[in-house]
Amino acid sequence: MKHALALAAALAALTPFAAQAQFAKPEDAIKYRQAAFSLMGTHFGRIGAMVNGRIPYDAAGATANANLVVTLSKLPGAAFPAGSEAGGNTRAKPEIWKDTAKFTAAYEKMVSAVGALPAAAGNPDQLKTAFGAAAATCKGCHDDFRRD
Ligand code: ASC
Repeated sequence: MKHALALAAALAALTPFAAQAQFAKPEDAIKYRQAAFSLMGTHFGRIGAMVNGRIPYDAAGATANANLVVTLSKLPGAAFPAGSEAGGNTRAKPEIWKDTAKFTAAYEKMVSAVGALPAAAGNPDQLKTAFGAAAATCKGCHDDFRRD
């Protein structure tokens, strides 16, 4: 029993899209994904402030923020269940549910680009490159799947 629980926990930790997230109503999913994106933006923005020279670069801070962004990036993907295109205050476009394959590909591109941040965080030039690549995937998804 203990083994089974440990195994289940280990598998859950490896699940890329946080399949454990479940929502009683559309508004709960909307709030969840917005909370995840908001936190991701905060920590990604701290890296952006470093690479753009608004705050001093520091490797430990960059690494901590990069690791948080990696974790957070995996959360919102499970929070676009069918029916959550409405039912709350959302800018998500219906295309997310109409062309799910395209949305999933764009989402996975973001997760992949964000995944390069921790290894780059120890070097300001590499961090700048990885940040730019990740930011482009954020923007790409916003352009196609988020209302202004
Ligand atoms: C950020 C942030 C985003 C992306 C996007 C990149 O810092 O909060 O949503 O970068 O603006 O174009």
